[in-house]
Amino acid sequence: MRQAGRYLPEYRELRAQAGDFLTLAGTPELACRVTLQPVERFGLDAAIIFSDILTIPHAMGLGLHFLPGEGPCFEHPVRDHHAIAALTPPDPETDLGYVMAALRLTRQELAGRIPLIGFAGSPWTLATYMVEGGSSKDFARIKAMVYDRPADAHALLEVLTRATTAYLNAQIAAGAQAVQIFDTWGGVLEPDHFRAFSRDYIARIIDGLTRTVDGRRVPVIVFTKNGGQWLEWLAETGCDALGLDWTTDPAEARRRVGDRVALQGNLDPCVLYARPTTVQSEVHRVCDRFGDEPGHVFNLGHGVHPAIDPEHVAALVAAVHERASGPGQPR
Ligand code: 1CP
Repeated sequence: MRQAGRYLPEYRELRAQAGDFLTLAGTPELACRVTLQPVERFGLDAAIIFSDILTIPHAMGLGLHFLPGEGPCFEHPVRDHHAIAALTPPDPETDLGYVMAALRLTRQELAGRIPLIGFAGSPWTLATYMVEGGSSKDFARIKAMVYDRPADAHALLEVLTRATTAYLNAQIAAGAQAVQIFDTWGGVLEPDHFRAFSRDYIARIIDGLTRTVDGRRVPVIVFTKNGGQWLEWLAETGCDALGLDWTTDPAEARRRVGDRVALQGNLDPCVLYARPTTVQSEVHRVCDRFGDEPGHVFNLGHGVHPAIDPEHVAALVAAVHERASGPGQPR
């Protein structure tokens, strides 16, 4: 999940120096420094590269802006089959070379201390932003396209699948030791559509990924927000791990997927608004729900909110580490 960001004063300082988010994420030295900020402050067990899922549509020429307080906004949204037919997958090494440079630099800085995670959005999640022109509450345009013009939606998802496969493979070549696919908006689809318009494209990406580098597995993590009802379908994508949001019961998730995949999650990020002692007891409650079987990666069920006090995140990390180093729990 997102671990860098506006809740950290050191992030706000670098972002102010850079001027805006896209410059910060687009400058490898700065992206590397932001990636390391939460790692250094909290002693985390993995780093996620500081970037964004919208780098792909940005590189496809949609004209990305971040309006203060309003989130992402595209100057040229993709609304019809002409616009879709004009899209071509970006070349990851040239058009998205700044992401690869940030990964290489960060691997070098981490010097093997902890693994580095790369990521991309799912084709469906990217398509929602590209068709809506930004964030959305009702997904009116993309859903109208799915129902009225499914061939257009499939053509868009097709080009995004090719782009994302190449992008993640380039990230792996540049040093990402695991990759996560964020299907943030998969959970807004009805079940048949979830399989046809999101799950199947995720499975195709995974099928095309480099899975071992120098004899080591490169795990693929899939996170569908609000996807708890579809865990079996998600486990069939060929991923190594599933991210769970906080609405899914971990014990039930484990029963349903067996030992086919590892599970990552799933503390409600709003727990971080509560007192540090509460944060710590909630960490233990989540770990209890996952049980003592191997294959649990502790994480939040979604990213850290901007108003969170970093001291509360520190309390969370301390509780996880205390738990992980307890009897019979080698770290
Ligand atoms: O400084 C700022 O104001 C920008 C806020 C911000 C940040 C910190 C954006 C804009 N992106 C990011 C970084 C980011 N985005 C990371 C970094 C990881 C890290 O270094 O810890 C990651 C993993 C993302 C991924 C991302 N971007 C997702 C998928 C994950 C999720 O949260 O579900 C999505 C949906 C986006 C789109 C996006 N980019 C930025 C914002 C504010 C948004 C969300 C807009 C919305 O809610 O629709």
